[in-house]
Amino acid sequence: MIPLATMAENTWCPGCGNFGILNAFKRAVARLESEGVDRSRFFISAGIGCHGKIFDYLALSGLYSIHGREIAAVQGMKLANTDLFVVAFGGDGDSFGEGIAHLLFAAKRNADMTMIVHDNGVYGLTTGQYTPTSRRGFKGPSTPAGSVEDPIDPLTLMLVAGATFVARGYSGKVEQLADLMARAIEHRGFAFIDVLQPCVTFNDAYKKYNAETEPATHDPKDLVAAMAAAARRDRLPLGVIYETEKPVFHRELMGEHNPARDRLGRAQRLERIACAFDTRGPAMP
Ligand SMILES: Cc1ncc(C[n+]2csc(CCOP(=O)(O)OP(=O)(O)O)c2C)c(N)n1
Ligand code: SF4
Repeated sequence: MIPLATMAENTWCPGCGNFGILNAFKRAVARLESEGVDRSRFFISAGIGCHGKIFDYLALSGLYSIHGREIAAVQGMKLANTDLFVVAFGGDGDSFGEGIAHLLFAAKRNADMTMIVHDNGVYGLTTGQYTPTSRRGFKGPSTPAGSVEDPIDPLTLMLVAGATFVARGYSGKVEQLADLMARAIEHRGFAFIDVLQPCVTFNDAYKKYNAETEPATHDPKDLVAAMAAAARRDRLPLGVIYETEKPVFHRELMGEHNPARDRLGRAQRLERIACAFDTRGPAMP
């Protein structure tokens, strides 16, 4: 099997939770490949931030996006070639801040994509400002006296928005995370994984997550139970929080049409253009 690693130098801080996410994703891809998925069917995108560097470290096709726009990028890829498995990597700043409208609409329309959020509760690359998931009281360069806002809860947000696969992983539990990623990619519809990712430099949460995470035990088909699991604050359930089926966006829009596969040949395209510009109308008898 061709390695998924690239020649790019890895510049993440030693101990960063992003390493666990990268390793888990490589395992998930390897597992899907061993089940017969061709590597050329994976397409990825990432936002801007420490998380976004994962794009450089994976030998997969895709598009390096801009802050908060990876979700829009992969949706475009999917509509252009519906045979692809498209995966977006986002930071919590980029997904729940600048990119939040894209995230909500992707969930609402059940776009057939996987969204992996590297949720470190901080803007890592820009050196430690608070984000929408930072805890109340979080101190950073933009909140020196402590954040006075309550954090949003990504899982509840996604359940309410209509996501059909909602999960929580932890970068410190690589095997479980790899399993979640493989299941998310196989899921037909909008699959969302919030990955608890300690940022050792600006928000080192290893101790907290090691102590507070536990496997989810509720029935993931039960929305009410999923809501209750998502809302828990005393413990942090890991695993699939909710899973259901709904029609996917590209099928609702285009049926079985695949623009990449069903592309018109050059001669057909020229004929269409000629027709469009032919103002003479039908020939007179
Ligand atoms: C449109 C735009 N807005 C803001 C920035 C500046 N910027 C780059 S990375 C970043 C923070 C990234 O934080 P997050 O998304 O949480 O990812 P992390 O670095 O923590 O992985 C910001 C604000 C940018 N590059 N582009
Ligand atoms: S700043 Fe934080 S998120 Fe960025 S590489 Fe370092 S530890 Fe990881």
